[in-house]
Amino acid sequence: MEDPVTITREANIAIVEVNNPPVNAASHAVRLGLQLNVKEAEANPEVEAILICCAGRTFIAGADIKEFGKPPQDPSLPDLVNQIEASTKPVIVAIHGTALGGGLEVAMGGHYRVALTSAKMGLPEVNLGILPGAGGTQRLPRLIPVAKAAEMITSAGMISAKEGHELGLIDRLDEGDDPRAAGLAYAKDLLAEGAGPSRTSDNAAKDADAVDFDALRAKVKKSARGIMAPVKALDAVEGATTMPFAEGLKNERALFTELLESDQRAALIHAFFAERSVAKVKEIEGVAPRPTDKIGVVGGGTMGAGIATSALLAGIDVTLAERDDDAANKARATVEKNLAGAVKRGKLAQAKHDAILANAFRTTTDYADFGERDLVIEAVFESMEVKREVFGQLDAVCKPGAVLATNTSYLDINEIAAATKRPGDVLGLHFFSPAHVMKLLEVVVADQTDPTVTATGFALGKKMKKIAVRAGVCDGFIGNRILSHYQKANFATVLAGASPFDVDRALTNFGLAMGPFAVSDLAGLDIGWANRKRLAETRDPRETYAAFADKLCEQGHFGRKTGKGFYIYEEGEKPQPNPEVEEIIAAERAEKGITPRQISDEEIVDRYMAAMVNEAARVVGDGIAQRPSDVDVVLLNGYGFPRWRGGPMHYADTVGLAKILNDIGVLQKEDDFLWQPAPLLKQLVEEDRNFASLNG
Ligand code: T1G
Repeated sequence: MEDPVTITREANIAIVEVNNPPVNAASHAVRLGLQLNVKEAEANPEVEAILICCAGRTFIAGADIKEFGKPPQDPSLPDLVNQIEASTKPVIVAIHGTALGGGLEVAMGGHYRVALTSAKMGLPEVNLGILPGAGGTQRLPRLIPVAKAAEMITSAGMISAKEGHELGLIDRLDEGDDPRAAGLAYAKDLLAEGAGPSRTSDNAAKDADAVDFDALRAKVKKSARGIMAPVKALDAVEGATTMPFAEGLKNERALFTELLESDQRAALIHAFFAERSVAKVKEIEGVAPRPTDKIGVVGGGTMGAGIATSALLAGIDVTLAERDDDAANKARATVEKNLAGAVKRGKLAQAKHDAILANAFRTTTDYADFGERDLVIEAVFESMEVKREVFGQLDAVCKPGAVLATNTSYLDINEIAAATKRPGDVLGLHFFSPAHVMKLLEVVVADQTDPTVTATGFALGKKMKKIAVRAGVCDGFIGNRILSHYQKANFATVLAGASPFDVDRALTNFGLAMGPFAVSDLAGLDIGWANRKRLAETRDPRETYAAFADKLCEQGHFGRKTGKGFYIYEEGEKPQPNPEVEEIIAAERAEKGITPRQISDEEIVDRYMAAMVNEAARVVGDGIAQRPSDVDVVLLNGYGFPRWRGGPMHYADTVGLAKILNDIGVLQKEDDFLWQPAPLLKQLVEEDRNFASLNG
C-alpha cells in the first residue's frame, strides 16, 4: 500500500500531506505518518514552517471509526495533536472538504488555519456516542466563545469556513480550490511577517463567564433524550473553564474512555455503518441509473405534496397531477407552505425558493403532461383498484424508459405493475410522512423490476438526501410489516392486562420518541382500521383479534384529528388518557373470558421487542430485507426506535438471541398463533450466532 502520509518541500516549507481515501480518516498508519513526518520537518534545519494538508476530497474527517473497540496503537491521536502543537516551527493547516472530529482536532493542534471557503468543520463525536477525545473540548473553547463551542460539541453541528473565520477558529479564508496552494501561500506570508508558533493551549477559555453550565446542562440533557455523550461532552467543556489545560485534557480523556466502553457507543457506531451499508445492493453494482431530472407526482395530498417538495428541494423539476383544478390548487398551496417552511428553517434561500416556484414546479389535471417525465411517482388513495387505474393511464402517456413508481405502503406492487405493459419499469418508492422531512425511503423491488430501475430508485434517494433501503414485495414491505406485527403484540399485551397508557409509558421510558398508541392517535386511528378491514377476509381464524381500536373508530374517534382516540386532545393541554378506552377494553376482556393480570414495564418491553425481532427475523429470512442491519436502519429512521439502542437487531444481539427466543417460547403458551418463533431466529440460536454475523 502507498504511504498514506508523505513529506515534500517547497523552499523552506515542509509539506506533510495525508492521502488515505475515501475520507482521510486518522487511522494508525496516518497517525504514525504524521508523527514521523512532523518530527522530520522539525529536525531539518532547512525547514522554517510546516504545512499539513490533505489530498482527495476532504481534510481528515476524523478518527478511523473502524479501529474503535480494537486495542489502541501508538501514537494516540491526543498525543499526536499535542506533538504538533508543541512544534518549535510554525505549523499551518490547510482545510478543505469536511474537517471533522479528530480532523478538526489535528487542525486545532496546528498554529494557523487556512480554509477553503467551501470547507465545513465540526465535532460530530456525540453522534457516535463519544466526545472529542483529542483535545477538542479543551482547544475549541480557547479559540471561539465557550457558549458556541459547547453548542457545536453537544449538537454535533457543522459550521461553514466563513462562520469559523468570524468566530476565530479559522485565521484565513481562501477562495480557491487547492488546499495545498492555499496553505503554501499562507505559510509564505506568515514567514514574511516573522510569525512564530502560536499555541491554542496557552489561551484562556473565551468568554467563559457568559455561560451558565447548570442551565445549559439541563437543556442538553433534555434534548439528548437518553444519550449520555452530549452531557459528558458538556462536562468536558466545563473543565476547559475551570482547570488548567493539562488537567482539562486528562478530564476529557477519562470522560472519553467511559463513553468509548459504553453500549451506547457500540449502538451508535453500528447505526453509522448500517446507514452506509444499505447503499450496497448486489443487483445494482455497476448498473447505471436512468435519468431523474424531471419527475411527475400523481396526487397532491400530504404525501404527494411532501414528495414533490422533497424533489424540488433536491433541484428536480416537478409536475404534479391532481384530478381537478380545485385539488391541484390545494396541492400547490401545500407545496408552497412546505417550501416557505424550509426558508423559515434556513434550509432554503429566498431567491432559490422564488426560482423553484417560478421555473421548476407546475400542477396539471392532464396526465398527458407526463409525456416527457423521466420518472413518475404515484401517491393516490391506498386502493388497488385506483392504483391500477392510474398505472394503466401512466403506461399510455409516459415515454419509453420512464420509471413508474408507486408510493403504496402495503399493496402488492407486482399486481400494480401488471396493470402496465412495462412491469420492468415499475417499482415501489415508499416515502414516510412528512416526505420532505423524513429521511427514510424504502425502494421496493418487484418480481420484474429491472436493475436499472432499482438503481434509479437509489439514485433518486441519494439526490433527495434520503436513506434508501432495498425491500422486497410483501404486505407492508420491511417497516410496516414489522409494525403490523408488533402492534398486534401490543394489542395482545393490552388484552392480557396492561392499559395502552402502561404500554406507552414503558416504551417511552425504553427510549421510543412516542408510545405506539400515541403514535396511532397521531397518524389517525382510521388508517389502521382501514388496513385491518382490508385484511379481514384473509385473516387466519386462529388469530385472536383485538377489536378495541375498531370500537373507538366506530364511535367516530380517530385520534388527534377528532380530538379523541386513546387520548383526549384539548387545545393547549397535555393529552390525557381517554377513560372510555379502559371501559371498552374491560368489556372486550370479559367477552373473551380473559382475566387481566398485572404486567410490569419490563415485561411490556420484552414482549414488544420479542415481537419486533421475531417478525424482523422473518423479514430477513424471507429475503424482504437484505441484511439485519437494513432492518435497524428502517426502524431507526422511520419508526422512532431509539438510535442509542442501535435498532432492534442490534438490541437483540446485545441482550442475546437466546433470551429473545426464550421469551417467545414463554409467550407461545399465552397465544400459540401470535408467537411462532421465526425459523431464522431458531437457526441462529442453534448455531450460537448473532444477527451481526449475517451483515457481511
Ligand atoms: N472512519 C472510518 N470510515 C469512515 C469514516 C471514519 N471516520 N467516515 C467515513 N467513513 C467511510 C464510510 O463508512 C464510507 O465507507 C466512506 O467513508 C464514505 O463515507 C478522537 C474519536 C466524512 C461527511 O464522525 O460524517 O474523530 O461505505 O458515504 O456522504 O475525537 O462520512 O464507502 O465503505 O458517509 O461523502 C468523527 C463521520 C470520528 C465523521 C463524508 N468523525 N463521517 O460523507 O460519504 S470520531 C465523524 C461522516 C473522532 C476523536 C474521535 C461522513 C463524511 P464505505 P460516506 P459522504
